[in-house]
Amino acid sequence: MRVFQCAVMGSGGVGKSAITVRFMNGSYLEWYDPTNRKQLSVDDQPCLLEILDTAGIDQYLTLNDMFIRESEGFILVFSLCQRDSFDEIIRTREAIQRIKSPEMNQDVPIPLVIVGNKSDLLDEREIDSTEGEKLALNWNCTYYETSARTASNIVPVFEDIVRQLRRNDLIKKQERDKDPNRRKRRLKSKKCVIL
Ligand SMILES: Nc1nc2c(ncn2[C@@H]2O[C@H](COP(=O)(O)OP(=O)(O)O)[C@@H](O)[C@H]2O)c(=O)[nH]1
Ligand SMILES: [Mg+2]
Repeated sequence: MRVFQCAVMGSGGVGKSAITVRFMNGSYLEWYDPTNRKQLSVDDQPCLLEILDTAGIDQYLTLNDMFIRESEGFILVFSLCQRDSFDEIIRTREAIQRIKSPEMNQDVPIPLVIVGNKSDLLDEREIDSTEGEKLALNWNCTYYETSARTASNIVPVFEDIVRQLRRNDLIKKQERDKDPNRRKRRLKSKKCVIL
C-alpha cells in the first residue's frame, strides 16, 4: 500500500499536535501512537498516511529543513486567533519551495493544505476567512478552518492532502511515461531481464 509522508508545520501553540491527535485517535489532547501512521480510505481507496507532527522543534531551522526534505505533503497550520502565526506559514512555505523546487518541476504544485485552527474561539479571531481563502488562491492550494477541540473539519484536511498526493503521483507517472529516454532505458532493461 502506498505510504504518504506528510508534515504538519506551523508556530508553537497553534494546535499542530491537537489536530494530529484528533485525527489519529479521535480524542482531544491525549496520548497517541508515536509512529503516527494511520490507514484511511479516501474515495474508496485505502492508503497509509504517515504524519510528522513537528512537535516542539519549530525553532530549530535545520531540523525543519530535514522534515521538509523527508515529506511529500504539507499541512501548514496557523491559529485564527494569532496574526503572527499566519505570517509564519508564509515563511514556512518559502522554506518548502526553496528546498523542494530544485528537485521538482515548477509546474507541479507541492501538495499543501492551509489550516486555520481554533475556529471555536469566535471572539478571539484575528484572521477572517477571506484572508485564508485569498492566500490559498494565491498558492493554488486549499484552505480549511478547523477546531481540534470540537473536531470540526479535521478529517477533510487529511483527505484533501491524500487527494493532492495522489494527483501528484499521477502527474509524475505521466511525466515519466512521456520521457522517451526513460522508455528506451526501460525497454533495454526489459531485454536484460529476458537474458
Ligand atoms: N480552543 C481551542 N484550543 C486549541 C485548539 N487546538 C489546540 N488548542 C489549544 O492550544 C494549545 C496548544 O496546542 P498544541 O496542539 O500543543 O499546539 P502545537 O504546539 O502547535 O502542537 C493546547 O494546549 C490547546 O489548549 C482548538 O482547536 N481550539
Ligand atoms: Mg506540538
